[in-house]
Amino acid sequence: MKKPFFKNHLCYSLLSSLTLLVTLPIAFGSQPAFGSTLNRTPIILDDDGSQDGMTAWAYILQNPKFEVKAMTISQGLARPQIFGNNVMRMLAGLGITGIPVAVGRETPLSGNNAFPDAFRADTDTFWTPFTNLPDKALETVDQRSAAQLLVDTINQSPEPVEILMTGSATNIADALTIDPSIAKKISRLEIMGGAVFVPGNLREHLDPILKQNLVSEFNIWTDPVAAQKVFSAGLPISLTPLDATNQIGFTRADQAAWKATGTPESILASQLLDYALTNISGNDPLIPNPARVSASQTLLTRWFWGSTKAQISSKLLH
Ligand SMILES: [Ca+2]
Repeated sequence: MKKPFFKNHLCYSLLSSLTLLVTLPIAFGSQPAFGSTLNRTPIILDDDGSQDGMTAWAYILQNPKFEVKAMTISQGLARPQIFGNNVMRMLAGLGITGIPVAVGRETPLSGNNAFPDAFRADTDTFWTPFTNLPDKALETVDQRSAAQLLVDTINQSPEPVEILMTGSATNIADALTIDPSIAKKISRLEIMGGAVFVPGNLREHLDPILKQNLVSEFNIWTDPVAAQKVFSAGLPISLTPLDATNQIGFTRADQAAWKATGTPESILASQLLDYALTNISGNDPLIPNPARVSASQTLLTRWFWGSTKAQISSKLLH
């Protein structure tokens, strides 16, 4: 039996107005293998090119519960045009072909909220040197826009499609503008975003302007008009906000376990977690200020929301 990719966690997720206390057992050996009679859930992955979002993608891509129909990149942490090529090289490293990938617009529907360039620079390089992608991709980025790929994939699917959104709402909003009827064919929109009863995460940033914002969460803040459009579209939404993801911390032990699992997906996840633990966990809000240590010695990161969401989506809802 393989070692678990993600460790067991006790966490809670806000679903509608209910708080559910659940465990997230991970047991690869107990899951049916690919090609079995398992009814796989068709899903589209939409992320803004984040290290935690790519870990979520790696987790879903290797999970036999899901059939990934398409992947779309939204503006946010990434600059989509640049990051599209990174994703194609990532897929080459994972040995995955045949899943269309498209990029969305470079700016939000309205306003000019944007991640500082310094943070986008690491994403542009796919967090090199923590990761080492192959130089060449096996396939190229789909020429359709992310929104058009969403519309086409949903309309062409014989059964309703789930969407995992772990970045801004920009692409989903654009897709709803192109074809509002897709709302009826989305079985569930799973969102990692927002801060409902807890403070936001911009305030945790070191950027002097961003940290003055005490309430906003990055995914919603990056394109609030798009978020409003998506939240008001009548979709069946499963929201996992900071309220839930704040409960989950990832550590060097997780990184070591994922590396030891030894699959291409788990090794990639370990590399991305290494980046987060080294570079961002020093800001972890749940570590009291006086106890914060230098970045190389930090103990855990909760800035890994997307992967938490992927696990919740997989274990709680399927
Ligand atoms: Ca993300």
